[in-house]
Amino acid sequence: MAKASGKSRTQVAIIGGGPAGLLLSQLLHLDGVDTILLERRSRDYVLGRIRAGVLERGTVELLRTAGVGSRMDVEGINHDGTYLAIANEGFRIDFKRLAGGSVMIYGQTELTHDLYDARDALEARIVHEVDDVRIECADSARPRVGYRHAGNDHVIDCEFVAGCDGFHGVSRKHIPVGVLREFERVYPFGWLGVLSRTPPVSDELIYASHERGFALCSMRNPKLSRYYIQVPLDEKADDWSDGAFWDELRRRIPHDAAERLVTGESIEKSIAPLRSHVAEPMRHGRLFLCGDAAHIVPPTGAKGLNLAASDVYYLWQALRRHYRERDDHGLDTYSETALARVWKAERFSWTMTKLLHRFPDQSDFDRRMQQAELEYLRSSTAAQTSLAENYIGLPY
Ligand code: RFL
Ligand code: PHB
Repeated sequence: MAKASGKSRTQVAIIGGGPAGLLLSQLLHLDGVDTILLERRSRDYVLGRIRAGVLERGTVELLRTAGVGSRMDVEGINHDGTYLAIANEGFRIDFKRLAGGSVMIYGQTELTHDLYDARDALEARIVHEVDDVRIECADSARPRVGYRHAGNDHVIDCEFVAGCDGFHGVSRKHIPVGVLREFERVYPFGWLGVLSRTPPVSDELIYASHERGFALCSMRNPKLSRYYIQVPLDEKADDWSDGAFWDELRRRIPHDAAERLVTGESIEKSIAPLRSHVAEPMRHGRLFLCGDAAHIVPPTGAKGLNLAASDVYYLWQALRRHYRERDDHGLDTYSETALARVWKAERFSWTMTKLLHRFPDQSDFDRRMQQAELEYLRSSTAAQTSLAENYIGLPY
């Protein structure tokens, strides 16, 4: 039974304590805007999730602006290019030469740690393990967020609500049917990922297209590797022994890399399904969606976390104009501004996914088209420049 209810007040109520929610609360706090952040899971659970590894330069800059860049700047690794491999043949795409930029390798887990540390240092109000979060009167001047915590009902009176609660969150569902449009593609395969305390097989990432399916060699630091292989959707991570995983990875990457590969015990092994999804609009009244709550990309382009960062940037700038100048133009155009960048990243992630994976229903013609596309990419500076420009991140 519900115990006594608690009432609190803030300027921006943030739902979700992933990178989007934490970064937004940090940036707003530095501007003197008060926030309360509600997170469904425990802090340990959030910090235990293994996810993204590649930061665009725009994300890196935004993290520095938020005052959370110091460890990243020491431990992050700059990558000026990446390898693509077709069967046994690899070639390099030089981001720096072709597009004048690079990306940074720094795990989302580390980034989330840094954000929590920064929020602790500023004594941020973060409530973990909340339940039954609901947004009321989102289209009025005084929205409210209700939730349950430790058996008690609570209500937050606020001025804005930021829905940063990921794909399975509740925020998006508060945009009325008839207003919300959702666009989706579900791919007929997943990625089996393994984290291992072994030195990475390559100095830069290897994206490999192979008859047996896609494979990716990534890393977190010089002693920690992250590898993925494409698997059918009905496979279970537990069905894959470490030995079977390493054998399959070796078959799909170029021979020289396979020979160099150092294997070891997996410290994390999981399967992620691949999906493209966009919700429009990203705003309803005073509710604003950010990050995975509004869009999902397949991980092939390394864009998910980076899109969450660009949404946060646009919303932070819009709220700053609202509070400093009483100018709501940024808030009024938030959805279209964010969506313009989202759709370009969706296009890139979908293109990379189509290019590099084996599809179960692929005809011989489709396969030849894919091979021709890869050959074109290998031989054309124009095609490589386009990939490089998108991979390092479009400007915002
Ligand atoms: P998150 O990280 O999902 O955080 C949402 C938070 O909201 C909480 N939540 C709720 N809280 C309160 N009330 C509710 N009702 C709630 N419902 C949910 C959740 O517990 C969670 O803590 O979303 P956010 O902040 O938008 O961040 C998005 C990124 O996490 C995501 O896009 C990336 O991880 C995607 N991604 C990658 N992105 C990149 O930019 N580069 C990469 O290299 C990259 N690699 C990846 C990836 C995602 C992967 N998986 C697991 C899908 C690799 C993989 C394998
Ligand atoms: C990762 O290191 O987890 C990673 C890197 C690049 C991707 C996806 C995931 O495209």
